[in-house]
Amino acid sequence: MEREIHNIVILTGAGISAESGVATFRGPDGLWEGHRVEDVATPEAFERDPVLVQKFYDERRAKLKTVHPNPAHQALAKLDAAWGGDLLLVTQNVDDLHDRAGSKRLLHMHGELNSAWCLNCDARSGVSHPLSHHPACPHCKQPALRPDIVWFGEMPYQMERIELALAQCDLFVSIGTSGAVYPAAGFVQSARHYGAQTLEMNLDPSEGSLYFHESRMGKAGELVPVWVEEMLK
Ligand code: BV8
Repeated sequence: MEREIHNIVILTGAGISAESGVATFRGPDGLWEGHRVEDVATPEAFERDPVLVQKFYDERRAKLKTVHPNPAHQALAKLDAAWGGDLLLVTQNVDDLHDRAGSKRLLHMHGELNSAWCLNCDARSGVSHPLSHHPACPHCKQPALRPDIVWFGEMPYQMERIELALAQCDLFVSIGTSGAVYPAAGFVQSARHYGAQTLEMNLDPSEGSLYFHESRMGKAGELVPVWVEEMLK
């Protein structure tokens, strides 16, 4: 017997931004924008070659200006505005496409390209210059800014808030993620543990497909607007 759906948690990954022209992580060649993930998305990589890492994020941040939210982002923003129950959109993506589409109840668990983190004073700030140019932190004026991105081996943001939402949700929806990266890949198991219904929408079966009550295969830009209309009926 399916219980009434009041509280929803949605997890998105790179696949929701693919139709906007943003590269996903696990392309056919295993390279990501020409780099191996461990060469650019770890604290060790930043320690070893800060300029390479800063430039990698500067390039991705600059690309954000050339891409736009797609119908999947827009449909989730429409659901966010109309849904009377609890709704939390947890994105693994560091792009700003959910923000620009208008989602409000949104959380970037792996950080954001448009945010910088000062290693001197710990403050976060918007990025107005490429970080590879060593701009001064707007708060402490030190040139100690790193990308405000959660790298491999670092703790994702707001995990307590996410775990609470998973414990209270009636429906968990995963969109455009390969289910390869933890702890995000484990959220479906937590949701099921608490009795939620689970739905996956993805181009291909993810590593966690077996944990989902329902899987819809296809492009997010097509599947998500249909699903949102079902929810708002
Ligand atoms: C943590 C920011 C512990 C970077 C990211 C050994 C050493 C160290 C750690 C580990 C280890 N072994 C395991 C771990 C844990 C590790 C992990 O899970 N590794 C994996 C690789 C095995 N996890 C971590 O390190 C995490 N931290 O564990 O901390 C800890 C504990 C206590 C105290 C301190 C620390 C941190 C993980 C976060 C890493 N940062 N992003 C950046 O963006 O530059 S993760 C990165 O992968 C992105 O955020 C991305 O979102 C995420 C997952 O990838 P996806 O989003 O799923 O993208 P992908 O390309 O894989 O898949 C796209 C999917 O979309 C595909 O399925 C495709 O079919 C589909 N698709 C494509 N087109 C479409 C589509 N679907 C629909 N429509 C379409 N059009």
